[in-house]
Amino acid sequence: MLNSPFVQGEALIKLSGIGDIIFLIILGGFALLIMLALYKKLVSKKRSKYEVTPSQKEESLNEAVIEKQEELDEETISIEGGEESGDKEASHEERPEVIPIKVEELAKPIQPKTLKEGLKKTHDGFISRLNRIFFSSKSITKQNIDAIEEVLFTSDVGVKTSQRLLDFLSDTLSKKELEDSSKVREALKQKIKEMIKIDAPPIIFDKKPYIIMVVGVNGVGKTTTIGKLGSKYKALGKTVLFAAGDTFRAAASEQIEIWGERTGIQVVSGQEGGDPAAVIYDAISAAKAKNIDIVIADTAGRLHTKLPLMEELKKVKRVCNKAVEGAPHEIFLVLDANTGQNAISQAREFNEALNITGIILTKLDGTAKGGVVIGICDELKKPIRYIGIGESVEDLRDFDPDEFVEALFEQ
Ligand SMILES: Nc1nc2c(ncn2[C@@H]2O[C@H](COP(=O)(O)OP(=O)(O)O)[C@@H](O)[C@H]2O)c(=O)[nH]1
Ligand SMILES: [Mg+2]
Repeated sequence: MLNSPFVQGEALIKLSGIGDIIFLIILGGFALLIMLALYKKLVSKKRSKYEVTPSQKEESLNEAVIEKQEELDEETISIEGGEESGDKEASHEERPEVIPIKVEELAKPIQPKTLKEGLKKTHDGFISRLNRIFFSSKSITKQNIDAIEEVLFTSDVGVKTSQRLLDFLSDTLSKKELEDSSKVREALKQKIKEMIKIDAPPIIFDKKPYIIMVVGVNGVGKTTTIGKLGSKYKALGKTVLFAAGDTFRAAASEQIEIWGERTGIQVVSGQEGGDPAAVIYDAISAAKAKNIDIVIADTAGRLHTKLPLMEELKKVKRVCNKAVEGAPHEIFLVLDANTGQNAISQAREFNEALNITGIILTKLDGTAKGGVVIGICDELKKPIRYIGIGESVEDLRDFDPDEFVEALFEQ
């Protein structure tokens, strides 16, 4: 039976059927593998389109730096041509942190404060706590010293400066003196005075026009301070001109123009989004032509951690020097006292980039963090020139270390 052709044929058909199926399975497997390989290749191609390798990253960074350099090299071409350069490509989209300016609030009439009133919060949060320790007993115990340390550490004086103050007390006072609270209080007060007295000549406006550049992050009070400064200098008999160098923020020019109207000071402004260096150059040229004594230049204050702001400010500084050799004669850094220790780190960064000549500490009236004055002077060794203790024009005070410490320690 087995040999019958019919049976053999059936067996052959069976065999070839199994063979076909195995062959088909193997073929299908291969096809699947090939498809998988193709799919992987496609996906990795797509990904690499968006991924940047470290060397690519470096390349594009270098390109950006070269581009920036070229941009900076070209900076004065348009300025020297006398035209306002519309530096629109320093695009607004790249500059996110915009705090709206409330122009309408500028109209409010405000009563000036006394220094003591302006420093009340810091007095209450810092000196009153110290006084409580000093007046709680005639003698100072180890516990009292620990309490003094805690007040200093928590009053935004800064850790390093607080330590320096404590070391001073233990190094200079005898054991007997250290037990006498009035001696410790007096020694601390004198040392604070000494720390905030930075040796710097008074500002005498010995150049004409005297160029003052005002820098600082957004919202610290630059424009408001410029308005107050203009008024102060005018009262000294000087002619003043404002340069609306914050071309970035909407209503920034309007804000300084309102200050111009309020103080009777002329303002030179450019287009929103325009090159601030060009606006300031134009303002200096106008001041020279009109024989004006002082130019105060406002600037934008986007976050200082972004390279472009510092580059922009360095450019403004160079352009000032191009307009008047030796200018800017002052670079005032405006710091908001509310930011406490952050003010010190801002000061360090601005100083590194621009070598600032002085500090203006604003909003001391609204904060208990006034102890930061001591940390700023001690760490930066730059003079605080003015302090802001309120929103009225008179609330911008010349900073006098003796008067400041006396007002702060007053009961
Ligand atoms: N209380 C108080 N407010 C201030 C002082 N200086 C500025 N300001 C306010 O701070 C806000 C921001 O000021 P502005 O000049 O626009 O800051 P800019 O962004 O640095 O130009 C405004 O509402 C000012 O009135 C100050 O010394 N005390
Ligand atoms: Mg401003």
